[in-house]
Amino acid sequence: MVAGGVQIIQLRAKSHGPDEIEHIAADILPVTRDAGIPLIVNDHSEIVTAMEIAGVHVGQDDQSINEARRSAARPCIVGRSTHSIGQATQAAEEGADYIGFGPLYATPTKPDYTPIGLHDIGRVHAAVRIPIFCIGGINLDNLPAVIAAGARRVVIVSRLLCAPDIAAYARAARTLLDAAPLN
Ligand code: 3NM
Repeated sequence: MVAGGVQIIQLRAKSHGPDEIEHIAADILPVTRDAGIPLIVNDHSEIVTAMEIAGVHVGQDDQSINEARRSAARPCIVGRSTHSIGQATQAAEEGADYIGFGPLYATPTKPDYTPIGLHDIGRVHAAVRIPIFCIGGINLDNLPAVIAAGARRVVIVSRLLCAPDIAAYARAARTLLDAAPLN
């Protein structure tokens, strides 16, 4: 991913316990540190306290942004998943450093969520000034439409991780994003 120009990595391991996640983070950290990109851990703010991780990502049903900051016990990035304009503005008001916005499309990675489509991407960028990462079912085929709808940062999980050449897949996505007009 680093070789392909990914600019931020989140470690999301829903079925793993905190000790296992800490071990995985310890393996990944030298890679992200050498690349100068932030490593964010999903859910486990206590791991931020223990390790040199850049921050924590919390969902709507997880800790509040303040709780995550308190539990990390040191200054760090706190990101929030949001699934509507209302949740996005609320996360920004609560002090999130960035938000995820989706799922744009149906996705096996988060099967229980109803896709929100592309029509709110422009509105969320007008409503919220913090970085917005569009997410959910994004791949190289639909990325041009996602960018045309106003997205400037995206998260790609399954299609990137399952790509035969992860670096090439990431690089192709980067090329499309870099060619997007400035908002
Ligand atoms: N969060 P893929 S969608 C982890 O909308 C996650 O908050 C989402 O994976 C959200 O690229 C999603 O495989 C899954 O669809 C993203």
